[in-house]
Amino acid sequence: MSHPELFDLTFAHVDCDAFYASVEKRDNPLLRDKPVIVGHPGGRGVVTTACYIARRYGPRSAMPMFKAMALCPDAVVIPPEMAKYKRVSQSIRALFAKATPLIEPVSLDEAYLDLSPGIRLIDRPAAVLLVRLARAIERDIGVTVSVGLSYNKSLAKLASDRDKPRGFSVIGRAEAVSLLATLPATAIHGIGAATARRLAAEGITRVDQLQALPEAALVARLGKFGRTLSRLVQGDDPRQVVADRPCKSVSTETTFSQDLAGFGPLTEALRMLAGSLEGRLRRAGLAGGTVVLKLKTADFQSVSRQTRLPDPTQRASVLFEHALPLLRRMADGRAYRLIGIGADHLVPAEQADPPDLFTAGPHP
Ligand code: TTP
Ligand code: MG
Repeated sequence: MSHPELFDLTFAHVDCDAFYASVEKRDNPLLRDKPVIVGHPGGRGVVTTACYIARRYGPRSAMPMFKAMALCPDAVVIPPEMAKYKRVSQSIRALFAKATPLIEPVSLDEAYLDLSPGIRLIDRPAAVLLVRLARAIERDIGVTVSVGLSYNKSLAKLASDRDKPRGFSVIGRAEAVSLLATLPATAIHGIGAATARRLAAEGITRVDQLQALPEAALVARLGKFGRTLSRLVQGDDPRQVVADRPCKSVSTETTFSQDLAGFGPLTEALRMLAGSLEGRLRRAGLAGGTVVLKLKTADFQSVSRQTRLPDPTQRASVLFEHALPLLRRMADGRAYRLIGIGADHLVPAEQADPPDLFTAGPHP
C-alpha cells in the first residue's frame, strides 16, 4: 500500500465483510467454501447477509428469500443469531479500544475511529495501527474487515466500501474532489432514496453535477441540508468522531451578577474559569482533547464553540489560550449573562501534555 498522504490521515471507518455470514462460517468451517445466506428461511423472509460466494449469484441484503434461493439454489440458509453477533462485535470493539478511546460504533459491524496523534493510545501512524487491527481481528476473532482511511468521516466511510472484502482503501486530500466527481449522487452520505429522487427529477444524478452548483442553489432545492451537501461534495465534512461511551465532559461556568459585554472583561472571567477547569481535570485524572467555550446571552440563548487541541491537556494556560480565539469571535458587543469552559474528548491524564524542553517542571 502506498499513498502520498498515507501517514497523515487519521479518520478511519472499519466495516466487517458480510458480517453475520462470516461469523457463521467461522463457527462452522464446513461452510467456508459454500454460498451462505443468513436469514429466516421460508416464504416471507428476507436475506440479512449473503456471503461473498453467494453474492456472485446475485443474492443481496434485504432481497426476499425466495428470490435469493431462485438465484442461488445451493445456498446454505442459516437463521440469524443476534446474541452471537453482538458478542463478536464486542470483541472487535475491545481490539479497537487498544488503539484509541475514540470509537463511534454505527452498527454491530462498523465503527469510526479517531486515530489522530492526540487521541490514539499507541504512537504509530493511523495506517499502521489499522493494518495491525485488521490483522488482529482476522487472527483472534476470525472475521475479516475492510478499512477506509481518510481525513474525515464521510470519506473514510466511502473508502471502506471501495475495496471490499478484506480491503484497505485510502482517500487523501489531493484526490478527494476528483474522486467524488466520478460517483453517483447516492454515494454522498445523507442522500437517501427520497433526496435522490428529488434531484433526479431535475436531471441531477452525479456528484460532479452537485459540485457545479453554488450553495444557494442546493439550499433552494434541499433546504438546510443543501448547505451541508455543498461542503460534502467538496470533500469537506466537519463532523468529529463521537465516542458512544460516557466519555463525559468536564466543565465549569459562572453566571455574572450583571450581564457582561466586551472582550476584556469576558477574557478575565475565562482566565479564572480555565484555572478551575484544570483543577477539575487533575482531580478526575483526565485531560481534554477539545476545549469548549460556552456563553449564554442576556436573553438566555446558549451558544457553544469548540476547538480541537494539538495534544490533550490538563493545563489551564493551554485551555485558556485555545478558548481565547473562540471568545474573540463571540465578543462582538453582545451582552452575556454566563460564560463557561469545558474539556471534551477526554483521555486518561497519562496521555496529556507531552513534556517539552521548557517545562522541566515540578510535575512528576
Ligand atoms: P453491512 O455492513 O451493510 O453488510 P455486510 O457486513 O453483510 O456486508 P459488507 O461486506 O458489504 O459490509 O451490514 C452489516 C450487517 O447488518 C449484516 O451482516 C446484516 C445486517 N443487515 C441487515 O440485517 N439488513 C440489511 O438490510 C443490511 C444491509 C444489513
Ligand atoms: Mg459490513
